[in-house]
Amino acid sequence: MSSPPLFSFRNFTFTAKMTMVKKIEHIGIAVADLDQSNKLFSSLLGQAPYKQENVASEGVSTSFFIEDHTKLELLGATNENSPVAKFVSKKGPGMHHIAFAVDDIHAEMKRLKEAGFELLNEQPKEGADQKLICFIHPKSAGGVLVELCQDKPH
Ligand code: CMX
Repeated sequence: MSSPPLFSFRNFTFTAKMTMVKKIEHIGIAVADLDQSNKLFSSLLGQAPYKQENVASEGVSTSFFIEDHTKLELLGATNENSPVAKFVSKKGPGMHHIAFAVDDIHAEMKRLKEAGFELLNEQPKEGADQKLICFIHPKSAGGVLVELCQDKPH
């Protein structure tokens, strides 16, 4: 038997048993200089990045910290058209996005689109760290750039 509705928002009716987002997968931090920031955050966290990856499609180089829990992803722009270059030039370095882990990114994209959230890509894209990703515009998500990510099927 399905759970009774708790509340509705836009086209979405929420019931008690729903848990679409599993956890915060990572927090993205935009940086002006990735090498310098690697040193800063290594010193802050008491550990070196466990992984560094270039994501050409997003125009970023990334470093990941804290492997087994909610990760921290540093994002350095690799070209001037990168969203991260624009962000840093307008706002300076800082918190850039929150990424939520989901099991089925297609289903979540459909659900969120129907609920009125503005998806920034129509199909999942390949992101860093073996993920399929989709971004949601901060203007439709309370001022926060949200990333959905699902582990890429092997
Ligand atoms: N968090 C919160 N608000 C943000 C934001 C962010 N990261 N980036 C932009 N905004 C806000 C701006 O402040 C601006 O608000 P105002 O109109 O009130 O000034 C508004 O969104 C529009 O911003 P903009 O500077 O004009 O930027 P664009 O519209 O050109 O792009 C966005 C914004 C979110 C659509 C673009 O950055 C984007 O497509 N992001 C998704 C892809 C991405 O960020 N890739 C890099 C990370 C990749 C990775 O993690 O691997």
